[in-house]
Amino acid sequence: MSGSVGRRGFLAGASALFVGACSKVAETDTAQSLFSAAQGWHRKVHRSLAERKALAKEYPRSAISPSFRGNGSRTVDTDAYRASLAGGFADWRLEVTGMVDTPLSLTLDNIRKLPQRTQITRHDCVEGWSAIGEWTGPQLSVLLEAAGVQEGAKFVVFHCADTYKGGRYYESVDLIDAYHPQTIVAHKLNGEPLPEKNGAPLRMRIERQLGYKHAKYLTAIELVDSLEHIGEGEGGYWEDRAGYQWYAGI
Ligand SMILES: Nc1nc2c(c(=O)[nH]1)N[C@H]1C(S)=C(S)[C@@H](COP(=O)(O)O)O[C@H]1N2
Ligand SMILES: [Mo]
Repeated sequence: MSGSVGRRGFLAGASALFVGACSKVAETDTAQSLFSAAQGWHRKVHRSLAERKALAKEYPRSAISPSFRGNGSRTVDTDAYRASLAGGFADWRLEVTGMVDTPLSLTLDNIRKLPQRTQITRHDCVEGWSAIGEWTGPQLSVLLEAAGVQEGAKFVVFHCADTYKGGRYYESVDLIDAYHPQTIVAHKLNGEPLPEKNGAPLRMRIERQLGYKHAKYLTAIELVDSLEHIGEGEGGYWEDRAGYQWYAGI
């Protein structure tokens, strides 16, 4: 498969950590036993803070996949998005809202002028494919510090512009992943503005978590103390619909 590092590598690397339920993967026997074993493992082991803070592996430029697949939504099917895309996303805003001292409304220019981080990492999707890409953007922590996270905030919710199969996509993480140094708001892939299929103009990279956590077409970052009133209350699109694990750490 071009643009992929292969399913076997992903499963070997992620075997004990394969905590995301996925109907497609779960259909095969091997995947089913792997999944059940991982569920048990997940219940028994409590990850230490040090483990949660560890960095995901970064790769050399030579490892970058020739093409980075677009998965799930590959565009936002609205006139507003088409117009925004045609205008180079000059009107796009990223809101930082909820439990913050100073709500922010950032343009892409604002985001490009913040200190940037570039990292070459491997994306692992529960559907059984992986790809390596180079991502650039400010660390989420920089935005959170600028907005001032209020006492009592526990989760960061990522709101997206797209609807997938009739539902608005969203995701969320706790503050450990939010402040992780490799958690960035990416506006570039492999040195170029983010392609439409990969979430233009902005998407999350949350390198210690599986692919479905990496919200594309990002419009707002909301600080909350509970996920109960967001979506169906499970913390994300696939968590609500298919029982995927909310904590998808790898
Ligand atoms: N807004 C939005 N974000 C999303 C999705 C989506 O459908 N909509 N799909 C998720 C899944 S399952 C994966 S594997 C990755 C795919 O990212 P890619 O299109 O850059 O490969 O995006 C994630 N983020
Ligand atoms: Mo995925």
